[in-house]
Amino acid sequence: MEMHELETAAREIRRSIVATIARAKGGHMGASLSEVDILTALFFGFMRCDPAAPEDPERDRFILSKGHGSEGLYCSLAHRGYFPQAMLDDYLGHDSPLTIHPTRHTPGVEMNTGALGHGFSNAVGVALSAKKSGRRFRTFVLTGDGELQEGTNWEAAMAAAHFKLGNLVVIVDNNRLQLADTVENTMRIEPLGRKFEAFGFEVRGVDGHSIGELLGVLGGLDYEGERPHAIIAHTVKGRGVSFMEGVPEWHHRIPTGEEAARALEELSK
Ligand SMILES: Cc1ncc(C[n+]2csc(CCOP(=O)(O)OP(=O)(O)O)c2C)c(N)n1
Ligand SMILES: [Mg+2]
Repeated sequence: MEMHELETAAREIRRSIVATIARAKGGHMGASLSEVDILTALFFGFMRCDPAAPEDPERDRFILSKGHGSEGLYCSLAHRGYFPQAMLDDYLGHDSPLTIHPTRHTPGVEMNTGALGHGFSNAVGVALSAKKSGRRFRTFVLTGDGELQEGTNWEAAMAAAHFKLGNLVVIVDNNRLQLADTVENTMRIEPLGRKFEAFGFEVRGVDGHSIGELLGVLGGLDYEGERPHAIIAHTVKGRGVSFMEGVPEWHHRIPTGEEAARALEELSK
């Protein structure tokens, strides 16, 4: 895909997120808008994946550890063709597989997540199994920055380095906000890059809203090597909608009809 097509896809995904959350009156707007460019780079530009064969054993794996960003994942998967976009209209509906946190009932979802702090450990297991069985797929896991306050992540990091998982990439959606406040005020995680380095990771920082930069970094990693990779993606929570960007309450606030219309208007430009 050309860069302008990737950027168009990201904008369409953002519009779907706003419409989906506004219609269902539930979801996590800030978290989902924060991660869109990362998901677009992975699903549309980088991963070996086929929406027609979501269980292909050779597919690259993506785990959304910050499972409350489900709408971002659902809208990305729908736009990529894993399931019809019309299913988004019934998000949170009684019989819909599209629940507030993602589950394996949805094509393209690799793991049930939502309780923070479990995706990274699971990704280590998946990457280790690939390595042990000589398979060449890569495993990508997206965590929140606040989520890294959970101790399980550091156990996962220690294991990833010990087992020399060059086929594993942890991407941090480093938007500096968590549920109700900044990460810094709640419990500091810095110096994050140096922590990952001390655990044995190769660390890259990137503008998490530049699909081009993300693809450049993803394309330059040594997946056959012995060091696991950490990409610290600098992002803005609520990215793309001016009145949501960097505002903590948009973590889980639901837009009024008028706010949703304004957001969609901004995202149409
Ligand atoms: C184990 C656990 N504790 C608490 C929560 C409640 N919770 C949901 S989202 C969130 C904040 C997450 O912040 P961050 O990881 O930075 O993700 P962001 O929304 O900023 O992308 C919290 C505390 C949870 N889902 N799981
Ligand atoms: Mg955050």
